[in-house]
Formats: sequence, structure tokens, C-alpha cells
Amino acid sequence: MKFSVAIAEEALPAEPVLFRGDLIESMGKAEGMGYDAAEIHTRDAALLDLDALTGRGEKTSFTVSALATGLAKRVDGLTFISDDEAVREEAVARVKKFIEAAERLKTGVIVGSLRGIIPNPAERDVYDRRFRDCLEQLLPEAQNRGVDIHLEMINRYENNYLNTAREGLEYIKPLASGNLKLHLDTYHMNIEEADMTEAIRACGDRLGYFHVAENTRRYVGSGAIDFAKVFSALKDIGYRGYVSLECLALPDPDTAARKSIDFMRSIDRP
Ligand code: LER
Ligand code: MN
Repeated sequence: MKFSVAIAEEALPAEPVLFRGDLIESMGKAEGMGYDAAEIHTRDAALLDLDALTGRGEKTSFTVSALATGLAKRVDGLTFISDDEAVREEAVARVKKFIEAAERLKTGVIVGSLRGIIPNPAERDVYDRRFRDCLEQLLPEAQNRGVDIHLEMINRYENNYLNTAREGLEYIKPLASGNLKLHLDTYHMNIEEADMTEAIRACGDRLGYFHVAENTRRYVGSGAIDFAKVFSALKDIGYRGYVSLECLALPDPDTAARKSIDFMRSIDRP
């Protein structure tokens, strides 16, 4: 398995991000702990120092596993299904910048909460169409630049559609774009999936990215999820992507990151 950890220059206090502050320093710390990559959360990819990040990447095998876009919603209020057309346009423009940055960093882009919450489920079709329109503008751009878009399934208490792997698979089928992948997160799956391993197997080669946290969203190994079973399902489908730690930085960032990587390496059998 290739293990990654979520980092951000700046993130809201409750965000499930492990290291905050200078990205290059956080990457050094993660690499020292035994991670293979870092997942960068930012509200705007234009804020990233791409020269510094690519420069670091040239010196080591440590990589950027993905760029996460959720802060663009939670800080700037952007969504793909807003009733305000200008907000939808701004969300698409913002993600185009993420795709450009991802091309330089040879990584993918996560689209999770940025899709927005449907305010009136009776009008689901209207919102589905808006989200689809945005994806249809972004997917050719991503394809041209060789960037995967990872569509994250999120639990019902945070987002009122695209909660399960089955729903995600149905949703992406008509888009039929090889670089649109599904993204699962054990914290959300623990709420939504009757059987996490069955959900992983259903995704098969459409699974592009994988977040790990316990049922409590605390560090891996501290809760009730059977990660040995989860990892063996990932191996069974031939998953070659990253397993990325996105958990609460509790009791403190270093303990959460270190305990998680030590536990994950200990159960990662060939
Ligand atoms: C983002 O990856 C996620 O899992 C959501 O819960 C937003 O925090
Ligand atoms: Mn997640």
C-alpha cells in the first residue's frame, strides 16, 4: 500500500487534517514518519508554491497524493449546484486552477463537499443537471492534462446525495470518462455501507482514491473498523492508489499521524 497524510497550510479548526503550517515542513515530517505522500488541502490552488513543491518532489520519492478542494466550499462558499450562476462559474474556474496545479504535481483532484447540498430534494433533477454541467466542463480539461478527478462519497449528515459506492457508480456511468474516479472514505462508509468490503469490491477499477479514519474519525487503529479486512479488499481489486489518512488531529497531530502509520504498516501484508 502507498500511505498518505492530509496536510494544509491553513485549515479550519475542526477539519480532519493532520499537519498545519508550512507545506514543505509538513511533508518532511510525514516522510520522516514513514508516509509515502501528502494530500494537500487548500481553498485555492493559486496559493500553492508549485515551484517549491515540484522542486521538493524532484529530490525524493515522496509525492503529492491529491489536491483536496473542500476548503473552497467551507471557506469561500463555492459549490457546483448553487442557485447563483456566478458562484457555480467561480467553482468551475477554481477547480480548473486545481487541475492545472495537479498536472504540474502529477497528482489528482478530490471533489467532495464542493458539489454542494441540495436545498430541495423534490427538485433533485435541477441540481443533478447543474453538477453534471460543471463536471462536463471540467472533465475534458482534466483528461487533456492527464489528471484524475476523485468524486468522494460523503455520509448523509454532511451531504444529501452521493452517499454510497453504489450511488456513485450509477452517477458516473453516463459520464463515461476514464479519468473520473470514485473516492471512498472509511469514516463515511462506516455510516453508509452495510459492508465496506463489498462496497470496495463493487467499485473495482473505478476506485481512484481512499481516505482512512476510524468510526470516531480519530486515528487509524484506535476504533472499531477492521482495517485488515479493508486492506485485503483493496488488494483483491488490485487497487494501486493511495490510502490517505484524513482524521482528526487528536490527541495531537504527531501522535495521530504516527500511531496511524505504524498501525497501517503493521497490518499491510503482501
Ligand atoms: C473530505 O474528504 C471529507 O471526508 C468530508 O467529510 C469533508 O470533511
Ligand atoms: Mn474524506
